[in-house]
Amino acid sequence: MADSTSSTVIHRADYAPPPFLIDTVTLEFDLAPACTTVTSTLRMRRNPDAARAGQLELAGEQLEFVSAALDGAPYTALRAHEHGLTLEHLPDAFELTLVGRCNPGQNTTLSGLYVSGGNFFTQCEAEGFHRITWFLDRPDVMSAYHVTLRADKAAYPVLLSNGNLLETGDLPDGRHFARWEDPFRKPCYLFALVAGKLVALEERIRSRSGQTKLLQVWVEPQDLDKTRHAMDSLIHAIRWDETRFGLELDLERFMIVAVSDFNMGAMENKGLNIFNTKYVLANPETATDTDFAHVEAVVGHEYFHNWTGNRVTCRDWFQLSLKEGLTVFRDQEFSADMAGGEHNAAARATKRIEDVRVLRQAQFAEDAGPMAHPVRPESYTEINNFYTMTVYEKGAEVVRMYQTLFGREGFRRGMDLYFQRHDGQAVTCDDFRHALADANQRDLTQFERWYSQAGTPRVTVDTHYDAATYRYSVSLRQQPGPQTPDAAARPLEPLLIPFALGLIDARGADLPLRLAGEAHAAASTTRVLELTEAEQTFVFEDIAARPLPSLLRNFSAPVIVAYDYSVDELAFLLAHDSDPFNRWEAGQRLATRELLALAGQAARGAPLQLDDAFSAAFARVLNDATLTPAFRELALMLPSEAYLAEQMAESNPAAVHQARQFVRQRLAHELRNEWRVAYEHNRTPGPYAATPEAAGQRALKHLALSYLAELDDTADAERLARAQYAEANNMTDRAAALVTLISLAAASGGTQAEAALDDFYRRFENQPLVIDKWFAVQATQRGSATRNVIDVVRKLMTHPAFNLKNPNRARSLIFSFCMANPAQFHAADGSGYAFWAEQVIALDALNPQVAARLARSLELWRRFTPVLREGMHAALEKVAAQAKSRDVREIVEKALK
Ligand code: B3K
Ligand code: ZN
Repeated sequence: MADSTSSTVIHRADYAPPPFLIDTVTLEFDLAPACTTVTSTLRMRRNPDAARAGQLELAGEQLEFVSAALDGAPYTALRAHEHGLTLEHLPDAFELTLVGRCNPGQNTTLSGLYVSGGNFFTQCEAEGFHRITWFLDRPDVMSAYHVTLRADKAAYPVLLSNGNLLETGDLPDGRHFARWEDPFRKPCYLFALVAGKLVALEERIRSRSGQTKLLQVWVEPQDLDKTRHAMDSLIHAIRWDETRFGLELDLERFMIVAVSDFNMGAMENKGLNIFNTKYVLANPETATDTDFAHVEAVVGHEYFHNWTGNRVTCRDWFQLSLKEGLTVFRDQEFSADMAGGEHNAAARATKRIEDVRVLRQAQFAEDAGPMAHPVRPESYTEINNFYTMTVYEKGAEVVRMYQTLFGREGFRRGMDLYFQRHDGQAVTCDDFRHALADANQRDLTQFERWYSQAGTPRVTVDTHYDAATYRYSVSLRQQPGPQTPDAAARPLEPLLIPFALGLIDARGADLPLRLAGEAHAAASTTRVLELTEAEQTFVFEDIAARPLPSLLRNFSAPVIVAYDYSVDELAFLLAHDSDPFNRWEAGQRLATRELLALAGQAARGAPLQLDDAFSAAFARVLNDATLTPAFRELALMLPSEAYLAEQMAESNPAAVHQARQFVRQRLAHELRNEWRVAYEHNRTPGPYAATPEAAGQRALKHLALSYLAELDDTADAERLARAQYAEANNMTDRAAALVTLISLAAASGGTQAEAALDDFYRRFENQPLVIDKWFAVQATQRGSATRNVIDVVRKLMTHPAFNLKNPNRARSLIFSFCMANPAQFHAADGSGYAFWAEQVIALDALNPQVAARLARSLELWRRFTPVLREGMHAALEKVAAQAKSRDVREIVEKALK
């Protein structure tokens, strides 16, 4: 049960160093599900850099106090209470031994020590360690750890913790032990242990400096056949960090462990990364191309934390983006390099497009709602609520801007200086910025505002061509913000915005760029302008005719660009821009404009009609064989319903759905033959390969199939989907075929999907991650006059395979419906909202972190149409009245404020 109900607001400005330091931590665990005994011996001393404290408060939660000793003698000047221990009369340096008990078998929060599938796991970030033993649970207390695990040998043959294995041995009564030592000082949030029946795929490699390293991927025995890709990804990540950043693996062994009950994706515990099975297990039969890519990205992400997060950690949780923004940036670059290397612009662009799409859809929305906060927040009630899109994804954009400003080499110099200065320390975002500034001899004072100002800045562009002087001027006007309740109450100020731009002539070629005052045109035809003022004009010389501007190439800053392109100009950019990101962007602008106009008409009940220029532009992309299938698929994918709804003055998911469906049907009809050809040309016969090329082909093939399923005559699509389902040798093909059959059934009110759904369930009954997909494809299906998806979802809630306690399963059904099926979730009768309230309350009693994530799906309620707004408000009030946890309370109270 969550007893963390106190809602004290923590402010960044109140940071004070810890009163005591903990040099060494010796932990002994006697593991048993119902009662685990933890003996913790702490070598402590007063912190010379802190004010002298009379008492010491050690945090502790859900712990039963057994005994305490100070320097070996019984110690009684302490008080145990529900938030921990208060200790008095402490000398300046001492050894404190605390014995306590916890109940991992009953721990449904999945924070601290818990049991999953009969095995023990821990999750300590952000503040889970004090659910294991009493401690100064804050990242600036760094200690050397020595850990002994004892458990029944038959039930828990494998005993793992951080660092290097010192010793194992047998004990009386069928028990055994293992002793581990982590040679690197670390904050307690990086502590981990695992105990249970697990097996490992092992590999030995030589690191760059010639040392042998043992790599292990630990899983339950039935999953050993799904570990190869994670191991390969880990090896690639190790090599990449050596080459790109000169960073080597610092331990003798590096372990990844998969667990099926996990609150998020994975956790970077030192030398013992613990992963949600979803981001480890993959083989062609059970995992899609997207799953393969996610495994590679998350394995990379957690491995990269070993330096950015673990060797150099955060001083306090307000600095979270110091490690998360930087590590997301690193994993994005890793995936881009893996897909295409440094010079394959098209392959890199597909990764960039995917990342920007996520940023704009989720982070821009977050920045426009009640949870808006700067990359470095000013305050929080529950830190777990601040593992956000802003801290992660916008944080990564902020890091990327350093690289855009200084180039790869300049960025590397900054990273080198950062490690040289701060290895082994707990530091701040300012320390990182200073390292980048000093290594590149730049004053980055203004750049600090990216960390302190929330909201998505808008850059409005005006252009002017003077035919008499051959001058083209580009005026950029920035509006930071909007201001948010979280930010310090100072006025928002102009940011340093790296604004990459190119100019295109009438044939579609890039023009050489010479700014007024420069002697020669720059070598590159993309120029990174530095916008530092509220408004600035850049004048380009020798421009023979009015060019077309290609703005914010490669999305060089996380801003909204406002510029009045005509439909023809967008179509031209979509066909010709040398910057692949901006080609995609032109298509998205075109589609967004068209779809929003249609959604407006749908909302008024007006008849819908599609602009011919729009389908012509799309046809050109589909037929352009010079473009990779992966790129074509991205360019042809219409903006999501959620994104479109957010762009409306009043969000109207039903109107958006109607408009988007209308466009899909028109495009299906008008490009019918092209879709058919695309389907045939992008088959990938032979054994499955998870390469970006093959994955891109499958993606385009499945987009084509989904369009063919929109035709009035669905016989062809149905035949293709059935054959594809039956013949599939991989999950990407099989799942896409199943989705198509479900959408055919939804459109016709028929039963096309039933046999396939049954077959899919039976085939994969023993593969939980695949059964998650089975729930998700049903929760995200389109509704029809005869089928409300909420009825399907409620029925699935009673399916024997549904389990609210397993976060992956809860996400596959409940979150999929509430977050990825907007037209059905926002049903006018409020049925979706009532369901949401029930589920948030039910989850709150089990797992506050997961409940709080779900709670966020109504936070933009004020922006919806009046009827929906009222329904959402009522549901929020209901949750506010019943939720107990600090996690959920913070979300709903901010939403209602
Ligand atoms: N650092 C963890 C996230 C911990 C979340 C705690 N609520 C995973 C990651 O970002 O790599
Ligand atoms: Zn991370």
